[in-house]
Amino acid sequence: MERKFTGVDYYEIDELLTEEEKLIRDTVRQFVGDQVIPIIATCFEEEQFPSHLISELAQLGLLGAWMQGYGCAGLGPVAYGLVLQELERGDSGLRSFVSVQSSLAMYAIWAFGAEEQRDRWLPAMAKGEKLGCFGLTEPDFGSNPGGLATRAQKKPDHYLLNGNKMWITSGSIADVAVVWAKEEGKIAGFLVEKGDPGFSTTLQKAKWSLRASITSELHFADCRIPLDRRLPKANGLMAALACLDQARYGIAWGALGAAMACYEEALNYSKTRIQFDKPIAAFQLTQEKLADMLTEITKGQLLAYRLGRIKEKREPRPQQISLAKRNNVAMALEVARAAREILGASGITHEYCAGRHMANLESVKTYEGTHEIHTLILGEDITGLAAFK
Ligand code: TGC
Ligand code: FAD
Repeated sequence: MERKFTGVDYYEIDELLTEEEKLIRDTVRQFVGDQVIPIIATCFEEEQFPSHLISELAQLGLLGAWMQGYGCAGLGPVAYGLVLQELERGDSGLRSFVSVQSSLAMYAIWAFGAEEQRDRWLPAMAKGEKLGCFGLTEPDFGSNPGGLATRAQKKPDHYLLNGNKMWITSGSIADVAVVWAKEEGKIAGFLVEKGDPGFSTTLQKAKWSLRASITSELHFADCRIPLDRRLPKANGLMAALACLDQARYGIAWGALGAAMACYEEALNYSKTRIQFDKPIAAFQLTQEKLADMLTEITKGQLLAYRLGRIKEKREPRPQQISLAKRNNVAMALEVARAAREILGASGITHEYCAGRHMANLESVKTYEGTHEIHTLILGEDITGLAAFK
């Protein structure tokens, strides 16, 4: 039975939040405590995404939550970040689902779509009646999406798509896939719908990370789509990267939730686990781990908070987002590993969350730009010298 989670707030960051932000955070916190924590270990074990939660996520206004209009809740960036923090306290897979639906699929349509495309998809996606995915990565192009091999050939009355996408979150359940393909050598965005001729998906199973999330391959074999499925403003890799900026921002917050869950679990366990006639919390080596965990979480909270307040005024520079994604995910993974150590053998079981978060965070460290790619983005920004190639 989970103790009621009250958050980790060593630096009184709550004082910096508005009443509305705290209310939203607390609502999602309760939802996660009531509906996610009790089932998530089983979902993870059985490799099942908890799709029955989608309608509840929608009812809470959490899909496309930061967008204005089209039935979206219009939350500010900090409130949206706190939503993702709480969801990822439950599981990175749940936060992934919301990130992909909101920051990748809905955002691509919102920012780069025609008004008819927005009207068709966004209200239904906000209600959770239609689901989206975002297909950028390919078997041979991960960190280097600029090279992608999927092609879109323009014919007089349709496009023909050929190629494959891999590692696509929600791919097999999506009603609409935002697909990045080259048209006459230039990257462009297209909307491919479930059931389009020549479009199929394959579920990627046997993962040891993000097991409660759906990951799929997308296949396009002479896939025929009408001409009006092109996203008119999605021209060039820059458009795809602009979507990633939104999702990376959310991940910087989400990772905090996973870290908080692990810290809290390790702290509670260490106070009750007796070895050498003392709770292990009384040993200096355990206290050092806890002090490091709390310090790093606090630093990560301040980063995310400041980034959110910048985002209220203007879009942060992509490099500022990279810094927060890179730091907070790596931090959360280290916190999860330390928690697992404090839990001893218990830490490898599904009864405790540390091992599950640790495994999930390995994916989070890789997707949305690997830790190394964000290092190089920062390296280029600092020195003016690109070291990618
Ligand atoms: P490069 O020449 O640097 O850039 C091409 C154009 O894009 C501009 N740009 C950006 N624009 C907006 N936001 C950004 N973050 C941008 N970064 C670059 C750039 O100014 C340029 O514009 P222009 O006008 O000069 O054409 O491109 P490159 O080919 O050298 O690659 C750069 C690199 C390596 C940083 C980039 O490709 C990259 O970020 N790679 C990582 C790939 C990645 O993150 N993939 C994520 C796939 S989606 C996913 O993982 C979802 S997981 C979701 C979940 O489950 O939560
Ligand atoms: P690679 O690019 O092959 O990299 C392998 C290693 O080489 C990494 O350590 C990397 O950092 C390193 N490396 C690469 N280039 C350099 C360099 N220039 N310098 C130094 N080191 C380098 N993609 C989508 O499009 N949509 C999704 O919804 C999606 N969901 C995902 C869900 C999961 C669970 C996972 C695991 C991935 C998902 N991805 C998705 C894909 C993800 O974005 C890619 O895995 C990621 O971009 C890295 O690509 P890669 O796995 O091909 O690794």
